[in-house]
Amino acid sequence: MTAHRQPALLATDPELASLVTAEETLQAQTLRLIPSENYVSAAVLEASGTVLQNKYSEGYPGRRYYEGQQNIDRVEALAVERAKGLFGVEHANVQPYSGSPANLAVYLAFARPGDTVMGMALPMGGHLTHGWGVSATGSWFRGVQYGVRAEDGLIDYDAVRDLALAERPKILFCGGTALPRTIDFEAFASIAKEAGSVLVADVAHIAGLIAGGAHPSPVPYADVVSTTTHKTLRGPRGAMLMCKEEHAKAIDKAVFPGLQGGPHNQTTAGIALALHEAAQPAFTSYAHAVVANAKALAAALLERGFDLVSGGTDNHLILMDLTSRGVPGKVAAKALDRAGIVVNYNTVPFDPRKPFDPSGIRIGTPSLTSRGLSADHMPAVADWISRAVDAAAKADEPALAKIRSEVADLLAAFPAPGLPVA
Ligand code: DSN
Repeated sequence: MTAHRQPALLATDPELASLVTAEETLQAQTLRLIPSENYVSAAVLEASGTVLQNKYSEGYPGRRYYEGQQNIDRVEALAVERAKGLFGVEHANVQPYSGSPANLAVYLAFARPGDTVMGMALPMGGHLTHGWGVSATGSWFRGVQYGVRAEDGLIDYDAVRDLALAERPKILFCGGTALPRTIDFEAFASIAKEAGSVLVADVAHIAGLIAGGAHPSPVPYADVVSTTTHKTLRGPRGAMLMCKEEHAKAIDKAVFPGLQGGPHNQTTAGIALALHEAAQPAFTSYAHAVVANAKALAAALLERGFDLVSGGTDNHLILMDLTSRGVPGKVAAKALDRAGIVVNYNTVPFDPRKPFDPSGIRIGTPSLTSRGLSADHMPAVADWISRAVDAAAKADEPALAKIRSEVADLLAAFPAPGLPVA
């Protein structure tokens, strides 16, 4: 019998240990298609779970409010230098706890309550923190929102420009959570310049693609680049803010002491490790494979009659509108889950249904690519999705169970990074 992976946890709290083991099994045996999720390497897991978490270090390397920073300073400096090198940025702050706090720090740095800010509407593919009403960013600030065209699901840059010139937002966000197409950062930069706005590129979803050269970089164009570290970048749950030197002081002050207390040093170490991994040639291949897999999966889904928002994908993500299949997104997502395929239900642009019961599902290829699946496997994945959606319509549980066992059979040959091999 193999040793338990968390022996101290098992000895101290068997109930909790069994939940962790169950999650390992779930992640090993299911096809994880949520585009914002991934598998971190065993090395990232190790780096993120160390005694570094025992240390308080409010401040920045060389300027702390607590002593004993001999090693912590070097860890944070390493992460900062690696972020600067990987993304070619002048300044990086690796302390934000996650994407939403990172974006809040941007507001604190560049706007005051009541100011106008502009971002993509959440139901169009944006993010809560881009000024959407239910978020603090949409109630403390005056959020104005752009979307995509109804005809083709693409951003209408002329419409964005018209709105920006009419509203003159302090901050203009580009990027989002359900955008299957390449973002034209140069076009956004020219709009921001004309409107007198600070341009923030929120690249949380595509940071790994940018690092691997599979999506254009916003760095030459955006004033600030905001990203989480745990999506396509394959790091621990955390975030970074990167910017030109002229904004460095404002960003650092906003993160600490403006918004946060002590940084999570164990996460900083994990970020440093992930940035090291992302600088390797293998990561470039990974980033391109993520996109190749998404394109192959999109093509296979179109062949099976699915409607895809914008007609396909340029990146890691596919937004499926299930209206024509007669199955609401939530029903499909729950059936897919029972079939061992994990997705999230999602609004589609101009969705007549409610956000908690929308028309679509959102899928992506970062996780399956981390396991080594290739474009050749995508027709099988599309088949499973198609069969599961049909089974959802007929409440055909045996069909879902059959798919679940086929999925597990294939995945057994593609062990996931960081997980025990069965
Ligand atoms: N929750 C993330 C996502 O799933 O896209 C965005 O913050």
